Amino acid sequence: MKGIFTALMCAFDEQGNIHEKGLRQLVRHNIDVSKVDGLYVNGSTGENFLISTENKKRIFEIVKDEAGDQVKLIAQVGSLNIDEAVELAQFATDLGYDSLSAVTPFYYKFDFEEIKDYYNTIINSVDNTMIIYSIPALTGVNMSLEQFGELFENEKIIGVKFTAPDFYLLERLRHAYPEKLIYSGFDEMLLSAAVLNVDGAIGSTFNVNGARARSIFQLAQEGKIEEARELQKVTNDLISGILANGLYQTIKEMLKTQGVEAGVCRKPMKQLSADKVKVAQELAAKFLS
Ligand code: HMN
Repeated sequence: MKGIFTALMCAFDEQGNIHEKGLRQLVRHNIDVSKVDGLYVNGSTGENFLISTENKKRIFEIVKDEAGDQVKLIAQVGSLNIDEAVELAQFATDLGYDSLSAVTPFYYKFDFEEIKDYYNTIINSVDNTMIIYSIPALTGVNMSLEQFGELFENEKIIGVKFTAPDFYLLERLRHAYPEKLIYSGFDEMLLSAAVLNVDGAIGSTFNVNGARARSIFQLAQEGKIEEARELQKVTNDLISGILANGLYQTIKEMLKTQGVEAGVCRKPMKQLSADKVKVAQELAAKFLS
């Protein structure tokens, strides 16, 4: 379960339906071209919070069918509707997903007892493992070292996807829980996290930049920091361009230049203007050769 995991995009058509051929191509591109170690399915990048339960299940099915056992698969099942989260956890487990993940419950200001109950309820309902998805900038949920420790007391909770720029907390977590899996969640900070000895990374930009991310991670593990820094610099030039132009839309346009029918993003995400499509194509020409 270690290494570089792409937070998989999902291809949607203009009506917002799953574009199955495009989704299969996305899976193949990540496995065959970028050669990543695994896929993180139905995360933020998969536009999970914009789609129906039925579509979430269909995406889990298509991805497992296409990927088989070629790479590790993590199913993000987190939902404010805990019944949906449990239903998805059971569904993905039955399909053979290697682990589950769930975003911390957001919007309402849940206290820690409620958050702990949410994770234990989901994971104790299935024969699988859980990776906490912590992304305070989007959820408003900040957990302390001690609170992570309390969640980790459940042996089925095997790790955390740490999407925060708090390297002090990251170092403390690494030190306190050497046996748990820690994944870096911000692609632009991959090297800094790798130096702190995380077990892997999960990211959206790996859909187009997976090979470089693998190299950064490997170089850091070998202690070749200068070379890794060079690659992180190129990576961050690319990420800056993507973020300035529209994150998920730009990645989809870049993928189209690689022959992947990545479709469009679902509303309320807007489509790129013609000018921005051109910027995405220029980024692809510059960074994906
Ligand atoms: C997911 O749930 O899809 C990803 O794991 C999220 C991942 O951490 C990404 N975060 C968001 O998109 C909010 C990052 O890869 C991020 O897109 C990237 O570092 C650019 O900022």
